[in-house]
Amino acid sequence: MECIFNTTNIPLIFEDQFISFGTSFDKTQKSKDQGQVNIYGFGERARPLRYTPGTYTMWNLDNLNTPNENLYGTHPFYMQYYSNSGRAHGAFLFNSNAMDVTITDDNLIWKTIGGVIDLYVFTGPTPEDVTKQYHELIGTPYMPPFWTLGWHQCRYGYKSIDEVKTVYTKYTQYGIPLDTMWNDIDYMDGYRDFTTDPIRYPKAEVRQFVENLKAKNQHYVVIIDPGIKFEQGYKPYDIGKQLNVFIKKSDGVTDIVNTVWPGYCVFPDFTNPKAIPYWENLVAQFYSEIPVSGLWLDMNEVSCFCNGTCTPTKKYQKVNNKFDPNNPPYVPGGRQLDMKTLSMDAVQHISINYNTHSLYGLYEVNATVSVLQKVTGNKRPFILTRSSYPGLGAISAKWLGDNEATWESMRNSISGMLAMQMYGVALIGADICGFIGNTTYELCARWTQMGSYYPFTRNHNDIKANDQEPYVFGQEFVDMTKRVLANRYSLLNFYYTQFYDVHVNGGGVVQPLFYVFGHADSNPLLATIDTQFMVGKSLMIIPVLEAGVKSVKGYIPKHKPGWFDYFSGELISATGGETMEFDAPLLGYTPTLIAAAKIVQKQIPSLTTFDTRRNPFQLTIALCQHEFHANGQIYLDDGETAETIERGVYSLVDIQAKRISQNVLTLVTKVVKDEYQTNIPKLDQVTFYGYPLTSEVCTVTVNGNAYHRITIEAKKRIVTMRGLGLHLLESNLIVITCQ
Ligand code: NBV
Repeated sequence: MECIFNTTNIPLIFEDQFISFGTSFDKTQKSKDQGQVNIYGFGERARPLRYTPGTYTMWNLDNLNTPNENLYGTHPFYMQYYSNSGRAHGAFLFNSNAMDVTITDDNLIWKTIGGVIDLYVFTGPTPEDVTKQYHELIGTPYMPPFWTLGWHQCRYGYKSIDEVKTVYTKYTQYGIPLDTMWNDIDYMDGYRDFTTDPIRYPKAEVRQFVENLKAKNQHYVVIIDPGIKFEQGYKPYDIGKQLNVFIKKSDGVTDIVNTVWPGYCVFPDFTNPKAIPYWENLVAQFYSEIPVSGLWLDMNEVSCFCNGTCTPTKKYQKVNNKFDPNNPPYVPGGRQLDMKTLSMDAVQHISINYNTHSLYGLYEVNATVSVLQKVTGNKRPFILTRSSYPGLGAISAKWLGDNEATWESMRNSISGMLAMQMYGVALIGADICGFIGNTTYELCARWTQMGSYYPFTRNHNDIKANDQEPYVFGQEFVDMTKRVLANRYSLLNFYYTQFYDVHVNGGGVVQPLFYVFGHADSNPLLATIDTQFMVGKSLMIIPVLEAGVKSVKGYIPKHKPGWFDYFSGELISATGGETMEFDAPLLGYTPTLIAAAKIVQKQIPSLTTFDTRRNPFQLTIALCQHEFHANGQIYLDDGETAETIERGVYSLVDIQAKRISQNVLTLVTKVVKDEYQTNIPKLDQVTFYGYPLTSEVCTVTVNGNAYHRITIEAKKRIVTMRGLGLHLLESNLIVITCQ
């Protein structure tokens, strides 16, 4: 028994602009856990996954990737984990005001400067349970369009559509997989939303480019910032002004003005119901001209160049200790709350900015989701946002903002991505090769290798930095990129099936090791590992995170069924619980293990997700080294229509391998659901790792018919069956009998 939230010894303060309460850690548990407290959460932050004592602020801020400070999103959720028992619990404070959390060795204290105490406690008992319980409350991760799991190429600084076309052509010439080309603010006319530069990005040419991409089943996404240029004659301004949908100054009447890229701007108040049709019309009109596949919503913290406003007004003065948004008695983070954003007394429809600030991005995304779904004819909307708040992941993807081309940023992207899974934002990634600063050949190589395992995989770069598209580094780099992206594309359905699972049940597409193995491994080390991660429960990724090395050390959690090298099928560890060193040549793959007892599906990779989806399936079956079983699952739908899961228009296949007697092994595929039947690829090949060979003389039947194309590599204990041509939406039975 453990006490999971204990307010006894911590004062409760509840005032108009200051609320404080907290919990003392259960000492009995702490001592069992070698005195450590394992706390995770409290995003968004660039830092190791596990917290150390200190004070941490939550308040959306365009703050680059400054370590430990509050960044673009606010996620007032934490999880506590005990390594000795593998148990966990969590809590979520549903509050949007600026807040601090102080963690000491003994307790955790929350200080928020508004709202109420709307506290949810999640009892677990496993880390995965806690995550699922939290997601049940805030909304499980959304089911992304299939194509968004492919490779994305972006940069700030593509000066013209010709330059974008050149990049695209190079990708084609080199045969590098590519699903989506992106444009940053460069495409706009004077950085005005919903326009294109008439000289550098003539609308007709952009449209033609998009049509060409579409014809090849590729995609185009552009950026939109929330700031609308304050300029009469510019339609988005004129219409918004007329409809009165912009955020107001403290007088509640005058539009608040701040500077962003276009110069003076006003800001749609997405909490105002009148702003929804306003925004929808703008997006719909733009879409009718340039049929983008999705939108990238940047700067939505809201991020501005002046603190508060650029046209200063007399601020409220504090009178008789009355509520004053500009002078709270306590300032979380210790610096002015309107830094790089709108004044705290700015007025939105539902409340003042003091209360709504960290919700801005979520409301903007919400308004954009609905219109994208409409204009695309009920396709699943794709939005990539920078700002976030609980619930965001149920409707959108996110990236981790402005990182740097450094090893530290690359490393922090892992904890950033894992933390976001905890917050229900599953489609997440960081700018691969690094945003700010010049990347290097080596860093970009390692980052491409690791980034190919992010749920969202995009190479993105700052305007001031040197080019970093894969082909700028020469042919060997290109070949490496093609190899690792071929691996990524081969795993698309595996990722997609993880998304299906977390959409239905909650949880993470990628996860920390302690989520999956905490129950089996009480090594306290597990609680600290954020340099390795799991994809689902099956693949463990051990990336290289430093320069000048050719190998990498990784901890292999205790897992009785064993561990195999995913690529070679070699048994790496019989039961785990050890640290090992893996070869990691500079132009190779990121070391990847498959947990035994798991089946991972692959498809033969093509250069787009569209083509790959149609290619035959292959299974990698890592047999449990005790009982020789394994299982997996394949989820199939049309990859793009909204609510396929909710409407039940999908298919689901369970796969199970099992030794049924000393020398007989079976593989069964079972159709759980078959409501999606279009273009279902055949299951063509299966490969068993750790096959319990009793002899090399085996007979095989496939659905009762004799089958002979079996390859047995006795020494390696690998058995492969090719050319199976099995229908996945029919049940199949393979029986292998060895004498
Ligand atoms: O729009 C330009 C950039 C964008 O490339 C980046 O990804 C965003 O995080 N944007 C920030 C504006 C500020 C760049 C310094």
